[in-house]
Amino acid sequence: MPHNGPSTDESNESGESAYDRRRLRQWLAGEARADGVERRDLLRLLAAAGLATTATVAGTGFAAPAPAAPAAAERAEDTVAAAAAPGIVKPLPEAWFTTRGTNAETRFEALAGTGHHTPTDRFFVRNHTSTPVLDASAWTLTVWGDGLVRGRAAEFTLDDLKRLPATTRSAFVECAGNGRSLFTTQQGQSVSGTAWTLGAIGAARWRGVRLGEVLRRAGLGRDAVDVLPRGLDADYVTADGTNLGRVRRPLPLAKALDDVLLAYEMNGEPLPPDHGHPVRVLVPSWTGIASIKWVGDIEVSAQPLYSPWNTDFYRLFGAAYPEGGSAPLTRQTLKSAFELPWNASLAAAADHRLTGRSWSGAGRIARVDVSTDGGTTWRRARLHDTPRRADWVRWSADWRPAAPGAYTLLARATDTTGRTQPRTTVHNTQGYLFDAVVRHPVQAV
Ligand SMILES: Nc1nc2c(c(=O)[nH]1)N[C@H]1C(S)=C(S)[C@@H](COP(=O)(O)O)O[C@H]1N2
Ligand SMILES: [Mo]
Repeated sequence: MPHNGPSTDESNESGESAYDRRRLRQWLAGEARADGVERRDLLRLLAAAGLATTATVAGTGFAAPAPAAPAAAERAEDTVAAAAAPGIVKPLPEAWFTTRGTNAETRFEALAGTGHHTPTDRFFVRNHTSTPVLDASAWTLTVWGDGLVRGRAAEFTLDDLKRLPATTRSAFVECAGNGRSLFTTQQGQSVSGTAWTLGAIGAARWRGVRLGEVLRRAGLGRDAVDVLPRGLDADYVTADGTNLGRVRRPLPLAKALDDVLLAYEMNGEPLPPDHGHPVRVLVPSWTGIASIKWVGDIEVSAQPLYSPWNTDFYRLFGAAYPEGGSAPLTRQTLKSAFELPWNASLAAAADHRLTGRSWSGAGRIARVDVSTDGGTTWRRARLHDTPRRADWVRWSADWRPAAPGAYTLLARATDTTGRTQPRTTVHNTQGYLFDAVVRHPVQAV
């Protein structure tokens, strides 16, 4: 039996909310930094966490401002303007992509027959601004901050990183807002953000060095708590004109030391410009925003850090959540997609092999069930990959539509934590982590 649990993994969330409360308490005591975050946003989070009244907080200032950023800004001068109008460098053929503002969504039908990994030229692109074209030979990574031994910064060239032990692994990168438009089309709810269908995900083989290895070489201090990678792309300015600075989101040290990579290869080739050339962070299983592209510097901090990407964005807000939102999002949720266009036409009274993919940020995929009659009857799909953490599985199910007409296809995955995709996802205003079973219309003709 599927169960309709909350859309985030509970054990994970309780760990993260405890961490978040501790961080907020430290901010209250002047021991955490929140550069570029509005004071009222932190106050709202404190209130939601039950940590403070307005009176208690009055007079509490932000801690001392951050030391000036290291040479990353000068290095960004090597940037050449991207050629493509929406700021994406690679070609975006209509057969493979739907463009949405500065972003390009992969069409699932373009993955049929392509193999386990998303071919790099079909991999979705999510850019807050536009792709910078960086010169790998001039690029350096600066690791700095008071969480390093004696606060001494360290610099690495690409060759330095390549001389360190390399790790290769398969993992998906998925936007937290993937599936967002289904809150509206399937549940009749309004949400803000890019109206993705299901194609804001791709899986690739990544090669790079463990972030933990680099942090240790830089001299990780015993007080370090948060790690803040920052991109070399332009400052992100919101629609209402607020400059939020460069794209950055703190990672707790425990995750940074666990399975995070500084990746310089994707599917056996150097990272292409749109996916972070020359080096991106890869945070397996977590929301795509954690995997900072074009990383130029990483602050290692002895104080908890905030950025707009873990205060205003990438928390769940809405009627089902505390007023200041949930804890910051960490792992992705459970989803499935058919490799078919919306309203695909299939010959009636003929045999078809339906194919698709399922994935989960919480565990491995345990099983996938498919329905071709709108959810009345279900049968088990055949899996074509060995399920692995932070990766997707391909599956198939055979189907012969008896007569011409409209049909609704459904695919429902269950992961090794025991969660099954629910019938509906609890609403959140920014439309993150949609995990409900998607009703995919097709026509037999
Ligand atoms: N520097 C930087 N890193 C970034 C972003 C960005 O705009 N700038 N977008 C993030 C988001 S929201 C997602 S979902 C992933 C998308 O990775 P991709 O474009 O390689 O598919 O990159 C993340 N890393
Ligand atoms: Mo994203």
